[in-house]
Amino acid sequence: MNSDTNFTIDLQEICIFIPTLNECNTIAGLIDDFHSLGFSNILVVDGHSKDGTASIAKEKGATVIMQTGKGKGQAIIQAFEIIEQEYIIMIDGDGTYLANDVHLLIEAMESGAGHVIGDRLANPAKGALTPLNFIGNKILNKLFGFAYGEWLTDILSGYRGFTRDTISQLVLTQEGFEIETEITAECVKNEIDIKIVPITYLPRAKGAITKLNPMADGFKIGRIIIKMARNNNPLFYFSLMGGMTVLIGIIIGIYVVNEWLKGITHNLLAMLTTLIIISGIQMFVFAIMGDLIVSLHRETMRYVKKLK
Ligand SMILES: Nc1nc2c(ncn2[C@@H]2O[C@H](COP(=O)(O)OP(=O)(O)OP(=O)(O)O)[C@@H](O)[C@H]2O)c(=O)[nH]1
Ligand SMILES: [Mg+2]
Repeated sequence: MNSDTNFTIDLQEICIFIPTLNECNTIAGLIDDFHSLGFSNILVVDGHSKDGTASIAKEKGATVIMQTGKGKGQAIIQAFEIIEQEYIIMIDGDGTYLANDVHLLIEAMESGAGHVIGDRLANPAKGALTPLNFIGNKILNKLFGFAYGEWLTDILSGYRGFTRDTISQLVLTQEGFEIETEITAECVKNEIDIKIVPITYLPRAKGAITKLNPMADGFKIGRIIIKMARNNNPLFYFSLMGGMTVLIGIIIGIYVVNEWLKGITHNLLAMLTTLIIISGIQMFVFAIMGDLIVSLHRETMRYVKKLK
């Protein structure tokens, strides 16, 4: 792809946004690649890198700003507040994504997508994902599917496209690696047209250190999927909570009955079991009522959007 590619979108209307933290090995090459494809609006939001990433990016002609807080999420929130172009391509600066794949994202936006996700899991190069990362990603994608009813194949991708209109609808608060989950959940909530395009995913350059802690960040991401589902899909959230509560009640109940069969009666524990099971069943009622409220709210919002 090059500058004379037949896009209907003017390249001047596109901002290439790269969040970076200590990516001195790869940032120069990435900026060069985008320049050679005809992109001139390149924004790097740097997390006070200690390895000279910011000055390398400046030398290469990118606009560089320092993030005011901490975490990839905070850098993204800050960038979304200042980007003026109509289209935003977000790409990690660690050299695991190819600038050359950008046309796939732009074409999807040209055909009407409000948000495009580059699917890493469709075509990962050998060694790009550790077995733990691959399985973790698969599990989190499935959990997201259960929670939101949208079976997306790569909710955690770092190569994405947005329109300005989409960004204006997202309420983002997560400062760390939970941000991609929040972006995806907000897009689903706002019924934004999400398109998935398969992209190439490469291993990190040798010596470049990941900032992601697969276990700790994986659990944080799982927690945020469930937490955000409370407002977006109460049927899932309260059914899950209700199911777990009833299960605890049943386990204690089995113990109580077992003891009773041996001639030992636990009156208090039996009462507690009943209470726990009844609370669990009440949560299922909550789930149905919450689902009704959310459905009504969605319908109202659709109507308000139409009026707008
Ligand atoms: N501005 C900023 N960028 C960050 C921060 N943490 C990570 N990044 C950048 O966000 C992008 C993704 O970070 P990675 O460490 O590659 O995380 P990942 O891609 O989820 O994990 P890997 O699969 O191990 O590469 C990279 O370009 C990082 O430099 C941060 O605190 N601030
Ligand atoms: Mg990475």
